[in-house]
Amino acid sequence: MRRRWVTALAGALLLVAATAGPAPAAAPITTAIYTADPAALVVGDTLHLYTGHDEAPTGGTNFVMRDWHAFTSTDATTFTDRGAKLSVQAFSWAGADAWAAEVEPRGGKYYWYASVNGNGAGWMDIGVAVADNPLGPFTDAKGGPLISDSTPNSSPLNIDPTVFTDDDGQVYMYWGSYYGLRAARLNPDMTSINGSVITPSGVSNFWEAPWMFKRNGTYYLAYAANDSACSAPGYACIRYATASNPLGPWTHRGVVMDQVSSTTNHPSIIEFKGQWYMVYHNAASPGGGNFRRSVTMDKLYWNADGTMQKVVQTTGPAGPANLALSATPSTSYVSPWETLGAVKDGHTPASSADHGNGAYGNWDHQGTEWIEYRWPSAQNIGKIETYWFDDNLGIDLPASCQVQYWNGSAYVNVPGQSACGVAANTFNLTSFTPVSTTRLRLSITSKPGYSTGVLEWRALS
Ligand code: FUB
Repeated sequence: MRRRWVTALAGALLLVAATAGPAPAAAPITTAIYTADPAALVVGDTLHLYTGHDEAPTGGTNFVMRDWHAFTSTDATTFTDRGAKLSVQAFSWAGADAWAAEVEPRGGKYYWYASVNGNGAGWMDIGVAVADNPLGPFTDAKGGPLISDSTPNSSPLNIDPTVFTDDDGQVYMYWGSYYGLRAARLNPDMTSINGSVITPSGVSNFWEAPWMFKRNGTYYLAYAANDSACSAPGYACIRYATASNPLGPWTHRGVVMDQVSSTTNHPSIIEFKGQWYMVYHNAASPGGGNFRRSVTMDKLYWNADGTMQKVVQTTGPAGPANLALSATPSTSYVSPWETLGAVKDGHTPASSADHGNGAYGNWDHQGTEWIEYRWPSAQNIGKIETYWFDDNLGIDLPASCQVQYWNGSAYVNVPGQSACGVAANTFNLTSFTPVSTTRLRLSITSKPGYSTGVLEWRALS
C-alpha cells in the first residue's frame, strides 16, 4: 500500500542548502526548514499555522517526517517558528511518518489530530494530542489511535484529518486518501467517534487532504484531486465541494487551485482579519522538491454566488506574478521523453542538471528552436527568467536566445530587450519594454553539435 502511494509521486530532487529567516507570504513562511501540510487556526489576533516538517535528504525518494511545527503571525506576512510542538514520540504506540495534521479548539483545550504510522496492523492511523494552550505542551489524549485500519469502514489510507465544529457544537472529522474519503461525528470528549463512519457522496475526484469550513451557512470541503482534467499525471490540484449539511451530500464546485511545483498539495482555507487565504505547500524553496516542500499562502477571493475564485499563485506581495503558471506552452520540437510542461511548474531547480521535476529538451535537434506561452487574453509582460537545462551530454547551454511576442499578425522581437543570458545554475533575467500580448516566445539557438533545454521559464508581469 505504501508503495502504491509513493509511486503516485514524482521523483526526488537535489539539494541546495536552505537559508534561514522569516519571509513574506507568498514566499515560503520559512526557508530555514522544509514544511508541508499546513493547518491554519486563528486564536485571538494571531494566525497559527501547524505544519508537517520534511527532512528527506538530497535525492531522497520518500517522506522523512518526524514532527510538526507551529508558526504564528499577527499580519499573515511574517511568521515565527515556535518550534516542533508535537512529534511522533508523543504517541507511544506509533513509530514514524508525521504526516498531515490539524488542531481544533474545544472547551479551552486544543486537540491536535495527527496522521502517524501506528506500528500495528496496516499502516497509517490518526491519533490525537491535547494541550491547554495552542502552543502546547501537547500530550497523547487517548493512548491509542482514534482511527485505524480496524475502524469499521475506515479509509484505505487513514491520514489527513480535518476537524470542524459546527455552530451547534457538534464536531465532525473528515479524513482519508487513496480516493477514500471518510467522515464521522466526534463525541464532546474529542477523542472518540459518535456513531459509524460514513462515506460522503458528491466529492468528485477526491484523492486526499480534505479541509472543511463553513461560510454564510454553507459547508465547504476543499481537497487534493489528481485527475487529468486539472493536473499533470502524479500532481494534485485543489478541488472543492459545498453542502447544506455537514455530512453532505456534497456538490462539486470546481478547481480552486491549479497544480503546484510539488506533486502533492494540501489546502487550508481561513479568514484572518477580514481577508481569506489559501495556505498550501509547494516545492519552491531553494533545494525544494516533492519530499522537501514549503508552506506558503495566497489571498483567496469569493464570487457573489459563494463560489471561490481560483487562487493566483504569487511569488510574494512585492514580487511580480509569474504569468507562465496560467499559460499554455507549445514548442517547435520537444524530445518525446522530455516534458514541455515542466518549464511552467513553478519549481526552483537546484542546478542546471537538476531535472528531477522534469525538463524541456530538444535533443537531437540543433540550430534554432522555440518554446512559447499562450494566454486566452492579453497579458502585460516586461521580464522573463530562464533556467537552462544542461545534462552534460547532448544538451548544453545555448549560444544565444531572443524573446519575441505576437503583435497581432507576426512574431517580432520584444523592444528594448536586455541581454538574453545563457548562464548555468541560475535564473537568467531578461527585461524589456513591457508588451501586451497573448503569446510570448523564447527563441533558442544551440551551440554547434548540441541541443538545448529549459528547466523553468518564467514570464513576469
Ligand atoms: O505529508 C505527507 C502526505 O503528503 C500528507 O499526509 C498528504 O496530505 C500529502 O501532502
